[in-house]
Parts: sequence; structure tokens; C-alpha cells
Amino acid sequence: MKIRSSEITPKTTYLSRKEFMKGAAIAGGSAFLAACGVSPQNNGGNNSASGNENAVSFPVKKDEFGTETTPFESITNFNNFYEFNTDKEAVAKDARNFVSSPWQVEVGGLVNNPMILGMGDILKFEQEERIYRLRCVEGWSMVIPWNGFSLSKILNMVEPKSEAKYVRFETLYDPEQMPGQDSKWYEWPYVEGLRIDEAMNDLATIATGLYGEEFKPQSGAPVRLVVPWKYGFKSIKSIVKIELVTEMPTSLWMAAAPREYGFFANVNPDVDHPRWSQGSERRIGELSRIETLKFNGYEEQVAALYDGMDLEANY
Ligand SMILES: Nc1nc2c(c(=O)[nH]1)N[C@H]1C(S)=C(S)[C@@H](COP(=O)(O)O)O[C@H]1N2
Ligand SMILES: [Mo]
Repeated sequence: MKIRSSEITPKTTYLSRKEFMKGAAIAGGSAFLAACGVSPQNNGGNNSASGNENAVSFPVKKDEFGTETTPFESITNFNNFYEFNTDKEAVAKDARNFVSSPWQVEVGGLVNNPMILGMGDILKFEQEERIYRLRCVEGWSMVIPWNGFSLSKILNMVEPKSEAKYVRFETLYDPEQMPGQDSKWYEWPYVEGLRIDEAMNDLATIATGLYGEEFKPQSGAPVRLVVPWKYGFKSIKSIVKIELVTEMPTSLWMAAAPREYGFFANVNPDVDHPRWSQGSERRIGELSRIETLKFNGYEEQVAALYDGMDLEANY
């Protein structure tokens, strides 16, 4: 295998998966690999780099509905991450030198046990494979095999006080590394929030990787939120702070365009965006549009959270 861009590319992005796994095995296995149960023996033989020497192929998987996962190359080359670029196809390149290690997540606010978690602590939680749909508010979607665990595990550990009603998340603020944060159109850092009962739902996921690999920067390295029943913008990347609060947090998108983006942002084909329909979506890799499902297909697991709530008024 030729390694052309080794001077400018971090090691794990140019090594083939096989070589990466070999290296990890020699090093005794990193916490990440051990925690998600991927061993050098069972990572599959389907790893030959093709024409592109940077290409790494992963066997496609299926979600609980039998839908195939979006290829790794698509998931990692079509991204929304405004801190780096508003052009989805330029994010991967612009984020490639992002330093996500060492990393800390401060968990505090209205809790009995505030703590600062290093990535070692976060990777100690059993890393499950969770294959979920991601539906961007812009009308495209993917199916992504995340590695991670329920956010509730962290919340239970810090013990929210009874006054805590919402969970507020914050992305790293570092304009030197994230030049998009110089843009005056948005209030940085990126902020998102969940009501506490939403945050405790098992589907609300703290993700540390995808397809069994640690995150590349463009996907929100080293740790992000994944909320599969809500529009993708709720799934905040590169988190440094999780805070329990009493007031509903104002997200970056609510502040930027309050008429277009609400706090709840549940996927809902019956409530159109002011500028486009939400009735259908383009699954990346497919040609025709498909129907968008209420709560992105997770109605059974989450609809009860919104009993009695007007889902048109509370978008
Ligand atoms: N910090 C941060 N998190 C973010 C974004 C962003 O611009 N900055 N974009 C959001 C949007 S709009 C979507 S659709 C998803 C995209 O995730 P992906 O690039 O991994 O597909 O990330 C969300 N999380
Ligand atoms: Mo999005």
C-alpha cells in the first residue's frame, strides 16, 4: 500500500483498518478497542484499500428495521460541522488536524456529584453498537452504526438535583482550531439541550465512534451526542460540557433563526420547515426520496415523552 499523504495526515486516517488493528494489538489494545469488543481477529477480512490509498472499506450492517448502513466513506465525507466549514464536502479536509486528545468533559450544574470526565473515563462505559437513522433538518439522512452508550448512565452517576429540568450541552470553543467560530452569524460555542426526561430515554446516546473506529474529527471527535428521533442539529459534536439547569437552554440554532428551529426539533413529516417540506428525505447513497417517519421511526420508544403536548406549536 502506498502512503502518499503520511506527512500531513494523522496516523489512524491513512493506515488501513487492518494495519491499525495490528498496531493496536501490538500496543496491547487501546481502551477504545477493548471497550467496544473489537478484536484483531474478528474485524473481518474485507479491508483492502481500493484505488484510493486512503480508502478503508467496512462491511455494511443492518439496523433493527433491516435498513443497510450508509458507507463509512459517505458518513465521513458529507458532514455538517459549521465550526470548520459550512460546505459539507469540505469539513473532512478542514477538520483533519483537529486535536481531540487530551479531552475533558465537565459534567456539572444542578447535580450532587459534579465531575470532570477524561476520555479514559468515558470509554470505561461499555461501548455498544447502536445503529440509528440520522435525519438532518435539511432533508437528507443516513443510517449510522455508532459506538456509544446511554447518556442516562452519565446522568445517573452525577445525580441530578430535583430542580434540574434540562440538560445543556456545549461544544469546544477554540477559534484557532475551529475557524468557523469567527463567523458573526452564529453565537458560539455551539449549544444544544434536552429536557431531562428526553435525556434519560435510552435512545439518547453518548457516542465515541462509528463502524467500530474512534471518531474522525469531522464526525465530532472524540465524543458527541446522538438523538436519533430529533433533527440532526440536536446531535451536538465535540462536547466539553454537560450541565444540568432549570431553564430551557437556547441552542445555537434557536438563537440564529428562532422561527425555523425550535427546542424540541422532533422529526415530524407533518410540520414543514418554513422554507421546505419535511415530508420526505434523501437517504445518502439512494436516488429517490423516501418518506420521512414521525420521530424518525422511533415513535414507539419516545412518543410517550410528548403525551398531551402540541407537536405543531412545540416544533
Ligand atoms: N458542534 C456542532 N455539532 C453539530 C453540528 C455543527 O455544526 N456543530 N451540526 C449538526 C447537524 S446540522 C447535523 S445534521 C449533524 C451532522 O452529523 P454528521 O456530520 O456526523 O452526519 O451534526 C450536528 N452537530
Ligand atoms: Mo442538520
